[in-house]
Parts: sequence; structure tokens; C-alpha cells
Amino acid sequence: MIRGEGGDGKFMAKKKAYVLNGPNLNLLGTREPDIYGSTTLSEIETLVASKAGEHGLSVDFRQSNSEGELVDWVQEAGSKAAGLIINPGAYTHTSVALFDALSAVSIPKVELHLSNIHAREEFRRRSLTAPAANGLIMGFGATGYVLALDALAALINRA
Ligand code: CA2
Repeated sequence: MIRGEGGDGKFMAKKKAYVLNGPNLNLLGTREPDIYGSTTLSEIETLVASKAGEHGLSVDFRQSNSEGELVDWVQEAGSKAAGLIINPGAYTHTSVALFDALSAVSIPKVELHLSNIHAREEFRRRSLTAPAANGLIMGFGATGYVLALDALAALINRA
């Protein structure tokens, strides 16, 4: 657990935010920049870590192409994190398993998409996972991760 000085000379545990990224997001910045931008996932991780520091949060930033691994991480976040941000990638549109996992954890949850899924193909317009989130951010590219962190911090601090 990461600890920081609480302002009164005492050391306090920093709350942790999980930021989970689904399939193919490891390819960011290498292809399809017109849709997803040219920022790499590693650069996004740096932006998120900086914003988290402003909110006094620590971040666990992960990506997987495996639906089961994402389910495992959501479950893990339920016991180890104060909140989570998830870009489920294409599993957004298909995964009942991720919806169930997200529904089963009671921490604040923000769903995030780089693109505006409502302005794209018909099959992307439905999110199976969104009803399990407190809110959604989409269409702002890499900046959306920073906005999502602001939103998550607000949810964590009012919880
Ligand atoms: O807009 C988003 O963030 C998405 O979650 C991205 C997913 C897509 O399936 C969702 O409908 C919307 C795809 C991520 C794939 O990212 C790539 C990046 C570069 C090259 C190829 C894929």
C-alpha cells in the first residue's frame, strides 16, 4: 500500500483507483489515429498517474485482451480499490460476464470510451456494461481518461 503525508505530519494510506483497459487498446497510437488518436496507452498511463496524484489517489493501470482476466481484475478491485475506471473495448458490446462482475462490486465505477460509440456503427451503440457504471465518459480521446479520473475522485470523495 502506498502511503503519503496527510498534512498533519501523519502518514495516511492513499486510496487506490484501478484503471482497466480491454482488448486491442495496447495498439493505441499505432493504428486508426483518426478514430482513437495518436496517444499511446503508455502515455495515457502517465497522464492518469499525474491526475491521480492531484487527487491524492494512487493508480493501478492495466490492459488485457482476455475477458476472463478483466473479470478477475474487476472482482479484485472490489476488495482492493476505492473505485475503478474501465474501458472494456469491444467487450462493451458483448460481455454479460463483465456486466455481472461490475454489478457485483459496490465501489464507484466510471465507464470510458475514447470514441463516441453513439456516432459509430450500429453494433457499437449498445453498451452491455454501462448500466453497471455510475456514469460514462466518451468521445474525448485520451483526455477522457483525465476527465474520468476527476469524475471518479468526486465519487470516491462523496462516498
Ligand atoms: O472508443 C473506445 O474507447 C472503444 O472502447 C474502443 C474499442 C472499440 O471496440 C469500442 O467500440 C470503443 C476498440 C479499441 C481498439 O483500439 C485500437 C487502437 C488502435 C488500433 C486498433 C484498435
